Amino acid sequence: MTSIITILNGPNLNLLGTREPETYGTGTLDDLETLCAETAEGLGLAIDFRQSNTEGELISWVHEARTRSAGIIINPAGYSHTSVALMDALLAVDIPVMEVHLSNIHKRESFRHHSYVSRAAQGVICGLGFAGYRLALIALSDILEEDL
Ligand code: CA2
Repeated sequence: MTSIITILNGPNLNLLGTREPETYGTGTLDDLETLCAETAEGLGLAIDFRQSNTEGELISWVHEARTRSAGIIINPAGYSHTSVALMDALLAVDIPVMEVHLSNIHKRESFRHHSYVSRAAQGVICGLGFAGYRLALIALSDILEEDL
């Protein structure tokens, strides 16, 4: 059976492609989903790609992924820097978690330099735009094949 990778996107990422292209690029969330689906297909994986503007919904989706998915890729957006609850949910799942940020959070304001979610992540990718999600899928594929 094809393994499913849950890909979660946090608040305001539905605005991709409409504002702040200098920080987040010109592609839309739909473009990102297409890139992830094509990458996953090439790796023999399937994706469940979602975006929410609410913390509780993201947490419920992490819980759902515990039983349905082989791994999680999450861009927690602003909740990276604030949410102990999202971190706790991710710490409670025993599937690999990759954290992705489109921008290099370490080059930006100091409040973005710390991510609670990183404590629950096997790996963190930032600053590579959409390619970060592609690389996270490749890394998860390797992890699931026990190469990493
Ligand atoms: O670089 C990232 O991927 C971030 O997770 C994006 C978050 C930000 O709070 C994090 O520090 C870093 C913000 C997402 C907002 O996305 C927008 C996209 C287009 C237009 C406006 C906002």
